Amino acid sequence: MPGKKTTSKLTEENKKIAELSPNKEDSNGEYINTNTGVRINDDHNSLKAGDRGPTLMEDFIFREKMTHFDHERIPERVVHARGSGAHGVFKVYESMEKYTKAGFLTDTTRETPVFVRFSTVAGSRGSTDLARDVRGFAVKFYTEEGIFDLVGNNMPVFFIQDAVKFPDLVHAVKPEPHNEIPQAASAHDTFWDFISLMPESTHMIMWLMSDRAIPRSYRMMEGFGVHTFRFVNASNESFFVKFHWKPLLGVHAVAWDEAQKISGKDPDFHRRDLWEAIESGNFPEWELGVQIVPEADEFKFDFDLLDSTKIIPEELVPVQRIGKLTLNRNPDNFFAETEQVAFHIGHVVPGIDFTNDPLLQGRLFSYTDTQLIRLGGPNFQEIPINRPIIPVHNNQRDGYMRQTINRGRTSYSPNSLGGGYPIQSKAAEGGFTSYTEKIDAKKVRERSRSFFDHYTQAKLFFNSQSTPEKQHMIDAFRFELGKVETVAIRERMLGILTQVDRDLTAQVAYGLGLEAPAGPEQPVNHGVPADADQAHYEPFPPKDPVPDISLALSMANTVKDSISTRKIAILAADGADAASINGAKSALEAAGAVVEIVAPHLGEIVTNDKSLVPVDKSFLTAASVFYDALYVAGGVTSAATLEADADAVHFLNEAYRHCKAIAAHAEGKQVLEATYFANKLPEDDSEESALMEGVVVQNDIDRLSQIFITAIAQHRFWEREKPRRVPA
Ligand code: HDE
Repeated sequence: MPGKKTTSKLTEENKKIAELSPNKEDSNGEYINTNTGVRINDDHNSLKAGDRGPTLMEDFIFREKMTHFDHERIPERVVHARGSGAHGVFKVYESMEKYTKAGFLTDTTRETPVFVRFSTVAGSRGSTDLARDVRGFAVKFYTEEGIFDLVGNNMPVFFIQDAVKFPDLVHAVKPEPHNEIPQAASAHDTFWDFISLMPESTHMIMWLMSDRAIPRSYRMMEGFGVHTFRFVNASNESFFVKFHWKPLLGVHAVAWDEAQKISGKDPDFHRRDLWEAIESGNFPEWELGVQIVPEADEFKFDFDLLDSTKIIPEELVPVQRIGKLTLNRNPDNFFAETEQVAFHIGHVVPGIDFTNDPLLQGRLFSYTDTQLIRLGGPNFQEIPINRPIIPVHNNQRDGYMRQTINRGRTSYSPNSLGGGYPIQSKAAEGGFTSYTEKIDAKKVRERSRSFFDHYTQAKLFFNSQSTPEKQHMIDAFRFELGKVETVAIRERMLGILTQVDRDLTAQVAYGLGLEAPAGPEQPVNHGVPADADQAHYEPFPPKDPVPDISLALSMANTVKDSISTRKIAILAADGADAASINGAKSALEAAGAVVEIVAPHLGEIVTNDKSLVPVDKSFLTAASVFYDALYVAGGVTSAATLEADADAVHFLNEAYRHCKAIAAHAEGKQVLEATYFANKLPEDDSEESALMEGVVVQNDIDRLSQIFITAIAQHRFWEREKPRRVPA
């Protein structure tokens, strides 16, 4: 049923997992041997002329081992190098046959295997998960009709309109070429130099400066196909379609200060979170959404459907939720699966086709090309993770690392010696036919004028944010541009921001110590060729967007109905009240949260009733930034210890600064009184005053747990940031 959460654990092997089985190796209980299968007698010493003599060339065992090691690395992805993957399944709720003939979207009985890879864009393979960046959201569907890759991002628009600018964009954002600084960050001169000269990036920059760029978890991000694609049905009718992924846990972010601290304390934060959720059976889920536009409506909007710097506001075309993606299995081997998986926007199946979006068209070239260098040749499709679940028959042969042993004499068509096989299939037999779009055009190097309004949707995005979200964007601009050393670049960006919002510009300008430009200036449009007729390139006057705001654009409007998989730390020390720990722990766990006991030392704490509670982390091995909420246990001795412990108090101060829900048993209140937010403790024990600040102090454990759970589900109390009195 649409929207229904899966509680059952999916344990059965899907077809792709079964197909991968013959390639799996498990050394358990086995003898070690060489790649030629010869058993090895000594894996600890190389062959030498005497025990103190030189190593011999003859040592084929040593040479084989070392040679393989020397060649272990492949080039990392030029973008999206840092990523994490998982297996899963997709199921459509109701047949979409009215719009598409794609089998995985029409057959409601099918469970289509998928492999998903999430990524950051700019950083290297070893960089931090919490960089302020776009996140990749690439899904490989292993369908019965072949592979469909939906290679999307967690933001619905892109920086540029034409693929020819992609190398420039990536060169600008990557570490600067002379000194390779900074890693995994856009806060530097070359990026903002480029952006300030590319007004078309303004909408995307709004998203990038928003909290979408610092997700709490991959499991709590939306995904978007970005381009407008085509659905084609069995009668060869076409519809424009935009793809969305809607996470059932809602869309949530961390605070920027939190992100930076996590980057130091646990750069694998998102990778670990995804891994642990799947290992513990909390399978991440998203619903696939589609916005469908009939062909007849192609020119209905005041933006161009082919322009990837634009969304279709959900108020104009609602998102229909048509199926569910569940990630239910971690990879067995990071390199073999997550690193070698090769996505390509050109991997489509009958029923899905392309549009003329110039960004999409360019990607169609780039993805195969990049796999050729990255994976070393044309046979990358034969790597286990990249193989379809149906057999491949064609006349492609040979090349580096060929795996398939093609039988027979013929590798050409037409042939008579091979009986004419393999043969083509008619559309009715499943043969892919490209949509017969009529094109009657002059060959030009131009951009359509319908692509020229760069600001209306940037404004729509900014205006749709809540007050704390707007403040976060102002802070992000101040941070990023503050790291830019060239003042002229900062000024040029302020010029662009004037096109979006006067107050935003003024606030950013203040943070940079600059004057806000007097009024909107039209920056030069650098999509214009050198010898162009300027009149043709006059931008369209910006039109007012149909909606003034779009609720879907603000994360403040996301679902906040669950604390499932949220991480909560119980702060306790020796002498803690056992009931206050156990009661809260079981209530939180019953609501789906993951609870850890954090104490001054590892091992166990001895409670007031002399029972032993195992400690998960000490203040040294944990940090408040790893948790969504904190709870201070009862017990006067424990409270006295924590109150006197600077690390415990810092834990609380920091969590408060990051706007997290905090609770204390009444006996632990003195610990909160030692913090910077002592004057923010609830005035009475009503639920209302607790939920105002997200600080719960109660004596009754059941009542405490119930109010605390409601508070945690709010995710963060962003309003709390305003006074900014907490220097943690
Ligand atoms: Fe990509 N992109 N991209 N991209 N992209 C790559 O392919 C490229 C774009 C996206 O987890 C590369 O295998 C061009 C938009 C994801 O393995 C490369 C253009 C969107 C991933 C490439 C774009 C994406 C990539 C690098 C402009 C969102 C990671 C390694 C025309 C809709 C997939 C690789 C994974 C990876 C090219 C723009 C998403 C070089 C030329 C827009 C999620 O081929």
